Order: sequence, then structure tokens, then C-alpha cells
Amino acid sequence: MITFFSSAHALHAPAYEFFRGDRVACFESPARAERVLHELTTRGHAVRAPDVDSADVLAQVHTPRYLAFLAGAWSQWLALDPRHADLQPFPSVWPVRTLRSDLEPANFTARLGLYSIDNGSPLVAGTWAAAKAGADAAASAARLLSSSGARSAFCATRPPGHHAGADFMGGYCFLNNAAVAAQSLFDGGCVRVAVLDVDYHHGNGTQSIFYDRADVLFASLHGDPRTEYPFYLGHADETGAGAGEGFNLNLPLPAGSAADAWFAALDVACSRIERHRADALVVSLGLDTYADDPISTFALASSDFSRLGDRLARIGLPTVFILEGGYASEALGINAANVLDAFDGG
Ligand code: SP5
Ligand code: ZN
Repeated sequence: MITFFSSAHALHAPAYEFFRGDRVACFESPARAERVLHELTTRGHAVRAPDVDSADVLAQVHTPRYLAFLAGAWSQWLALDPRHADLQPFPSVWPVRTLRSDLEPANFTARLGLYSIDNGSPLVAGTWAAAKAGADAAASAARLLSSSGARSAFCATRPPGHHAGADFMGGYCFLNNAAVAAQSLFDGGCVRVAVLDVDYHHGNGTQSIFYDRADVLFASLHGDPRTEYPFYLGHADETGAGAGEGFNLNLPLPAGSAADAWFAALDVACSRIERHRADALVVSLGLDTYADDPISTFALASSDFSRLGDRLARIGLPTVFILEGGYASEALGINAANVLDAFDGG
């Protein structure tokens, strides 16, 4: 399986995030992608740079004003004060219920809040370039499947994407790479696509982007949002809206769930995907379900990621894998490669 990787990911290297009021080192770090790349090349996987410009498909997935804000955010931050070069901007105010989100404030921090769901997504000078390279990788993987008949491709992307919606960032995510891959697959001739999100956290951004569509089935297994991030979406009663009713499947699992429960839920998701009769599958491959993940509570072992790859191969669809979360950096490469190698062998 071909891996798409851009060294531009390293341009997104924030220095800190917040945890309970304290500054802590970022869980989402450049080392993650480097570990994955190292393990894949050690195992003989072929690696390519992205070769498709995702600008057109990004405009189908995200709003024009959000894309414009994200692309210009760092230079606007610097324009406020040159000393901002060493500081990360964070939102401090948000347009929640009763406040207006249709108007873009002139104030930078107010605009950052308008386009953010949390203060947990640090933005730096290279964020846009890194995120854009990730979206280019997703578009490149989709085109490879559509044009060459390849059965699968992997995007070793960071920052991740599945918490980013049409007009917001959050959860370390800026551009929704899985949505870019799914939308690109339609442009390549697919009529129905399924997105399976196996990250520990619910893929609120991907769900919201496709919530009213019947041609994209979104299925997700994740920590129950009553206790786990992103808290405000991911419940079982979210089944789709309008034409998309019945095309959204959430399988929340209690924090602390063991592998047996997780694989039972995976089977439910895979069966639903098989009924969708999709032309292709996008997998949001978060690896933060691993037992040693520092911010998550599921208990998958490295061998369980091979079992995941086996099960996904049995669906029998052309598949784009997109790296999402996973913060136990030492094991991240092994866990990702276990999924991909089992899929290839299946
Ligand atoms: C893509 C992805 O996996 N995003 C996850 C975003 C999670 N944001 C909340 C992080 C909270 C960190 N809590 C630290 C707990 C340390 N014990
Ligand atoms: Zn996650």
C-alpha cells in the first residue's frame, strides 16, 4: 500500500497546550508522523509526496470565510504585534447560544473564537502549510484509487482532521482530511462512499459535514461523549437529518472499554457499511484506542490493530486510510503499520 507523506507536517510544531489551567507539552507532535514514517519504511512500504492540489475539494468541504481566515490567521496575528511571533494565539470568547455567528468580528481573537470549538488547538506560523499538505495527501490518495485502481492508500497526515467542521477547528484539527478524501472519491466517479471513524474521540467534524447526505455513510465508534471529548456530539441518537436520515451511525462505548466490546461495536459498524453498498471506504485511523495512550481510556493492544486491519479488509472495498489521533508516540508506528499490513494481507 502506498503511503502519502509530506515533510511539511513538521511546520506545525506548537510548543504547548493547556491542561487544567497549566501549560503542558503538546500531545499532537511532529514525532508522531516521523514514527509512523520510520516504521513503514522499515517494513518496506513505498512513500510518496502528495501530487494533487486539494484547493477545489477544500472549497466543497469548508466554507470560504473559514478557509480565508485559516490561511491568513498567522499573518494577522503577527500584524497585531511583532512580539506575537513567539506566542500561540488562543480563543477566549465564543459565539454560543443567543450570540451571532453570521457576522465576522474585526477583532482577531473574536474571529478565532468564531472558528474554534475549544482552546485546545494551538495555531502556529506553519499550521496552514502543514494542514494544507495533509489535505493534499488525502486528495492524492483518493485520486490514486480512482485513477489507478489501487486497492488502498494511507495518508500519514498531521495535524489530524476529524474534529474540524465546515467552518471550525478543534481537537488539534484544522482541515478535515477524511472529508477531503471522501469528497474527492465522488469527484473520481464514486456514487456512494462510507467513512468509518475508529479514533477514540468522536469525529464530530466529519459527522457534521455529511450529516444531511445519503450518499456518505458516517459510522463511528468512540468514547461516550457524556464523559469524553468532544462532549457535545457523538451520541447514539444522532442518525442523520433530512435526506441523510439513517446514514449516520454512532456507537459510543463507556470510557475504559476493553477490546472485546470494541470489536463487537466494530462488527456492527462494518455490517452497516456493507449494507450501504459503497464504492469506496475512508477510514479515519485514530490509534488513541491503544491501551497506553496518554489521553484516552480504551485498552487495545498492538496485536488488536492487526485484527482491525483484518476486519476492514473483509469489507472488500477500495480504502483510503487517514491518520487521525494516537499519542503514545513510541508505539504509534507499529500500531499503524499493523493495521495496514493486516489489511494488505487480507
Ligand atoms: C484527533 C484527536 O485525537 N484529538 C483529540 C483532542 C483531545 N482534546 C482534549 C485533550 C485533553 C487532554 N487531557 C489530558 C489528560 C491527561 N491525563
Ligand atoms: Zn482522538
